[in-house]
Amino acid sequence: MPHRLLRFGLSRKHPEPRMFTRHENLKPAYDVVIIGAGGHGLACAYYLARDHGIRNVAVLERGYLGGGNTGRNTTIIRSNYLTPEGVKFYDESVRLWQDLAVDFDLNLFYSTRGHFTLAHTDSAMRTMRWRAEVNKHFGVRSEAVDAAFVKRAIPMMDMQCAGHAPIVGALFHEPGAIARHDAVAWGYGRGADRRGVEIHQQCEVTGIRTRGGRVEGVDTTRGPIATQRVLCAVAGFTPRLLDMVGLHTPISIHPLQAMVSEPLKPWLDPIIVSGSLHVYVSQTARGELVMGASLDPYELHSTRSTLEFAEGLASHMIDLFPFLGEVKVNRQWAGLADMTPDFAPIMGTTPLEGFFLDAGWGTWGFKAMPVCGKTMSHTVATGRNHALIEGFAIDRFEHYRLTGEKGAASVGH
Ligand code: FAD
Ligand code: PYC
Repeated sequence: MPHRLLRFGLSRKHPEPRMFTRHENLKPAYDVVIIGAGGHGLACAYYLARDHGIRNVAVLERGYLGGGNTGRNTTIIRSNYLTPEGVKFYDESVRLWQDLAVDFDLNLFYSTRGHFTLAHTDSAMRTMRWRAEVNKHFGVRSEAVDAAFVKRAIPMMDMQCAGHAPIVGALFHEPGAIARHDAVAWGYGRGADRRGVEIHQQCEVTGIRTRGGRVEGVDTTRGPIATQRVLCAVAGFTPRLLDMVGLHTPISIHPLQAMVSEPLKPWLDPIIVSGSLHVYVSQTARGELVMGASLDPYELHSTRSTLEFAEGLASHMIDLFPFLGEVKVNRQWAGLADMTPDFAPIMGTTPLEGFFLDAGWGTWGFKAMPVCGKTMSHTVATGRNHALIEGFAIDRFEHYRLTGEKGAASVGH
């Protein structure tokens, strides 16, 4: 190694740059404790500090920053939902995504590609028209398109799907995009850290203290903390945290698997989803195909991946794109999806005073990080649910006022 390079590397004048500060000790008390350093917890911390001036905040993470579903997702961003509550909420998120790279001074590799949800039957086409109409009503750019439009946009696709399920049309959503998931977590983490928020990794919350129906503090593997406000943003761990405070939701945990191919020359610009074939795919800037399918069909708290999943996904990919038969798969993994019965999240205040929930993000929460950060920081700062999250309140199950988003979930479940 050249001497000059070695001297530079070892010089104290050029320490290794860090994304955020490492804090050796917890303070005895914070104004707000956020459990979970995924994109949701970090986004809330960022906007609490930036927009509400609340900086005495600790984000506690049992593993490492972004190591949960945030670093395992397939990064699809879109707002082509089915319910008015959903469309307005995700549309605001897509708007916030546009300024994020500048806010963070960090390249998020945000790339608008257009998003096709394929219809293989006339009844699926009816759902596409329904979604298109709701979307347009709220100013979101979505159109029901015919098979010829799809063929022009994706000439490499076998429109007959090997004869199993010919494509009759699609919902085309022009703003559909992908981004780099790790960078989003780092951007929110660094932005929060620079504003005084403390991020503590390897610090697991083991208990939540309450008295007289309100929060008093949390117990952690590094000692107790006093606080009157706790945000729980732990995705696949939600039922365990809710057990600590005696709250119950209908959330169940299912593995969601995905896989990525070797890098190929760019050939696929849009994002493609087929609910009927249980497959979705996009191509990254590095050329890899990022592919996924439905949830594993049983409750399981494990991030193992299976050969059965890889085989099913590969065979449906080949139905759509037969020329991929020789392409190698580089990696396969899974996350823990916290599923709700109506495929909408659970957000806001809870019957326990000072305890706030941001959960039920199942297979759809990456795109929502900016708007969740904005709305949950408002809710934690004021103690009142933000207007945009009213359709997602925890008591909707009790009153059977569901926000049914199943028809707009990414893949068949
Ligand atoms: P996480 O990122 O899981 O963060 C929660 C954190 O809490 C974890 O880091 C965990 O370690 C920590 N934690 C848990 N318990 C404790 C404790 N006791 N103490 C301290 N810390 C704790 N969404 C989309 O919008 N588009 C997609 O294309 C998409 N694709 C997906 C593909 C896959 C394979 C998966 C698994 C999910 C996908 N999602 C997608 C969903 C999305 O990834 C999640 O909804 C989102 O990442 C949830 O973020 P989060 O911050 O709430 O959770
Ligand atoms: O929400 O668009 C989505 C999605 C795609 C794959 C998993 N979730």
